[in-house]
Amino acid sequence: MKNINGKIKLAAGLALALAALGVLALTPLRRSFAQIGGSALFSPGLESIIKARELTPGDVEAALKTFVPPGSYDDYMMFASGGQAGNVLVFGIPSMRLLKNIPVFSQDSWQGFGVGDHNTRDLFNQGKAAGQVQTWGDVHHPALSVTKGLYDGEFLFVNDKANGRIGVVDLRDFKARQIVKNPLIATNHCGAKVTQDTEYYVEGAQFGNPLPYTDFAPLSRYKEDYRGLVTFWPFDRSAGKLVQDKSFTVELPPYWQDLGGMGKGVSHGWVFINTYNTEMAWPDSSQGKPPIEIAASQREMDYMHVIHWKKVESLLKAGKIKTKTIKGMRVVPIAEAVRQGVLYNIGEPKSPHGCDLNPDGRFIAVSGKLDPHATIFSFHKIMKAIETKNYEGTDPYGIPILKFKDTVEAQVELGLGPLHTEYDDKGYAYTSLFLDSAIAKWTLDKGPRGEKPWTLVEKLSVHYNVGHLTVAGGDTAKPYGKYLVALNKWSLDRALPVGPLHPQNLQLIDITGEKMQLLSDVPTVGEPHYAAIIKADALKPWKIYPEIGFNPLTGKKSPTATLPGKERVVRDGKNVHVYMTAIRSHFIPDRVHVKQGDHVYVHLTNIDRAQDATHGFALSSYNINLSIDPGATVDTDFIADRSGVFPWYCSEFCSALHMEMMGYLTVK
Ligand code: CUK
Ligand code: CUA
Repeated sequence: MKNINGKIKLAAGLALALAALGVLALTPLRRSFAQIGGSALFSPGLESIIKARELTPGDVEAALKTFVPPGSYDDYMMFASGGQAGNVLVFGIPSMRLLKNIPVFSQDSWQGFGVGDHNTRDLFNQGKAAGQVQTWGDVHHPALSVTKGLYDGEFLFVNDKANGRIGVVDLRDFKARQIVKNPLIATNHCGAKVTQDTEYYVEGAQFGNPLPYTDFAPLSRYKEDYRGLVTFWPFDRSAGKLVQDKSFTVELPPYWQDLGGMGKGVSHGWVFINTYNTEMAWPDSSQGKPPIEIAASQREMDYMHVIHWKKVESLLKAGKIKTKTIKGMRVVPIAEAVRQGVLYNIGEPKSPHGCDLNPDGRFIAVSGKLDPHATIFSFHKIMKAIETKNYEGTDPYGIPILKFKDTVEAQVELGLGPLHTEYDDKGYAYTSLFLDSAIAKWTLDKGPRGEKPWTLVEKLSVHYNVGHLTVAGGDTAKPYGKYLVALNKWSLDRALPVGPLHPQNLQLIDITGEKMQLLSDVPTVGEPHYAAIIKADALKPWKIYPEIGFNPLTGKKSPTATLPGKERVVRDGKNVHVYMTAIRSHFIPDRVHVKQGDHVYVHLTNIDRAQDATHGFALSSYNINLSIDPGATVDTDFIADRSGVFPWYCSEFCSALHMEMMGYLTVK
């Protein structure tokens, strides 16, 4: 039994809930429902549902706040990383309905991603690591493109921690358009954000390695030969691509760069990257070395790198900064960065995680995983310390260290295991507490409701062990506020048991009121690390491709596009090119005959112009499934190395004549 204190409280709660809903009551249907008058809402039917389901007034309120009537849309969209599933999950908010899975680094047969089509083959080839195609990734940080620090709804960037790569997703069709591999590092992490006009995507390393990582150096020479880095990848918006040969990299010590906070507003032009393992420990238990989790947590302080990327950019343009080229990457050595005054360190406690600038860019909140505080650095104070050269010496690589006490604005005691901070539209900050399993809400330099500055105002329990949290627009110059999602690492008892691997749990929280209110639990797949929430109307996705024969990867008309009436089979020795069209409910041609050993190319154009008329091309026994959206051309090829009879069919249920949408490949 849940706690219900009788009907009176229930009715009061319902009335409250409905009052809260007043703002939502905008659609004609709901207005007329409200016009019926309150009494109709307390119908015996409604009450009996509430009773039978043992709902508390809070439950009813949460249900109403998250309910999106059938046929209606959500107000917000959330892009959540899929972690080691290598994808991005798109949810509607407040319903938390899953709208899409965007495969980026991993295969997805529904969308014909990585099961035979040439576009994924090209993407995966771009993303080779140490020469090998990787068919998975570990997505940590989705970053939406911004203009003047605000989401513009055009692109989404994600990092692959496992292989030091970045994926670019075009939000016109929600498809991966590029994968770039940083040739210098094996792993990345702080590829968290873009600069305030998406001039650059900023990628920091994770685990130290020689530069490049494909050169061998023994771990015993970790301090001497291993390094970290940060790479600035310019983004060409019109091409939708990161441009490697215009990128630049600042070499960093082999501490483990963790997360980056981008300067914005007053701090535009700077980036702040925290690190851990300034001990520069490396593992070898066979030599009696302690495990890394102990060895890398010895020091009270690690360092936050403070980097003036805007100055590096202008020095590069003027040819006034020395670089070396490694694997085609322009690298500014540490000594040169120090000489030019573009690289500083600040001590930060302890085993830091999260490095999050507030909306106007004045403050940087850093959490120490092993420190109960959020430490807030002042950009203004950092600048002053740099101007007056008020250092407390240098680190082992000669990087000046700014004094902690001169750069810190405040420390707010929040609880155990603080990780990530985001901000709302009112002036509150929210920090996830991994060990406390809670969200801490605190004030910055002003308390929006008259609270003291730099004070914890509320803690809400979440379930369980929250990693990142995200506030709608919470990393932009102007957060939307309203909703917060806790991305929890453990779910334990929060969902029906589904075997030993439990789902991860997302929790939607309403942050509009004086108190935070937990609205819903959303068990999900993969491990969403971070997520970004954008207003749905900021996105303008295509409903069909703009012209027939469009190649989604190149963004251009495909040279293999086939118009109706131009379908053909072209033989050239052992090569057989099939120019095919698909339209409800048939393929042309629908019969292809080849000799064993022939190299078969299928170029398939969906000539349907109706929305949602996607066709599939599932070729039996050849491990091929294409998905061709209306207007698109998709290519595949295979060696017909086995004789026999291989039907293909449309794997999308597109019409009543669905299973008749098929053809035969015969191989003699
Ligand atoms: S990290 Cu996962 S909880 Cu890679 Cu952003 Cu902090
Ligand atoms: Cu086309 Cu089924």
